[in-house]
Amino acid sequence: MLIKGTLMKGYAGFYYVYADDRVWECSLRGRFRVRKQNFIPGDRVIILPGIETKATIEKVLERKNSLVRPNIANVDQALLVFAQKTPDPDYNLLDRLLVQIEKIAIDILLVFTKSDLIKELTDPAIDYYRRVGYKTVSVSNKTGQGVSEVAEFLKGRISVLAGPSGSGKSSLLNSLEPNQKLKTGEVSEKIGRGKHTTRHVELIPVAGGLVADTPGFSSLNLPEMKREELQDYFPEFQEYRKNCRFKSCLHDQEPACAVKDALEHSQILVSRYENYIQFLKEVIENERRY
Ligand SMILES: Nc1nc2c(ncn2[C@@H]2O[C@H](COP(=O)(O)OP(=O)(O)O)[C@@H](O)[C@H]2O)c(=O)[nH]1
Ligand SMILES: [Mg+2]
Ligand SMILES: [Zn+2]
Repeated sequence: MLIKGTLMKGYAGFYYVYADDRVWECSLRGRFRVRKQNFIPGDRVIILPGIETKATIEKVLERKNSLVRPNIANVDQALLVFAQKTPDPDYNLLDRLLVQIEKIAIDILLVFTKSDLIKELTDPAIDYYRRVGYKTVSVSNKTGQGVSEVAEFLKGRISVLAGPSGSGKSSLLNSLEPNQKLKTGEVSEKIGRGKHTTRHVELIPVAGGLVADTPGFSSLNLPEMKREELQDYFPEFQEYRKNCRFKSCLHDQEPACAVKDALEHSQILVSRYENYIQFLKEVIENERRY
């Protein structure tokens, strides 16, 4: 009987496929070998189970999307992992990642780790992102706070983690899969050393979903886009934009700008607006280059 699964990795002519909650060691049907099909982790495949955990890949389904770094297909969502403290959250980096992910239109979960280090009230910026509509969760890898919410989000989906080094990404994977401790430890080391540039990316089973073992969106460059596109990736601008005097308003130097008005009335977070302006300059600079 044929079953549907997801390719986790290809290695030395074998393909490891996650299907029905287990890993299958697959070989390819002859016609795939001939065609030299370029499979990448995340590809949806139809397999024919053989003896024990052996199977053959019978068919590859069409990709809905693919990321370049890491090279993974059918990514459903990104988890942006930032510490609330040590290190302090870098909101410029967070907004930069949000632009990249909004552009490819996948789901987003903002994970703010190290809640156990926070004695005072939550950072108002975190509240702001929540009010804008981003799913956010406060997590402690020490006390386990919030970990089950993250698990719920991962279930049945393909995810990529992103965020600065030291924010607790590896620790989070360990919190989610304490029994895989050795495995994630090994994985995080590979990430940390960073010299295995030819190493193949793989998806690892975590909390009933699949997670890339390499953090994504490591490029700080904004993707190529037109200057008027950038504002689409700041969802909270939406409700004000329509009231700007000029239809072509970029909310920079233009008069009668409803976005700047909202900023002055503290309805838009100052760092969000400042980052928008900084990114706008970068996008305009890039437009010249292409
Ligand atoms: N207090 C506290 N420390 C944490 C938490 N999560 C991670 N850490 C620590 O932060 C450091 C960096 O964590 P790590 O998972 O390696 O971050 P990565 O670089 O994003 O993979 C390590 O010393 C962890 O023990 C947390 O929730 N609370
Ligand atoms: Mg790590
Ligand atoms: Zn405007």
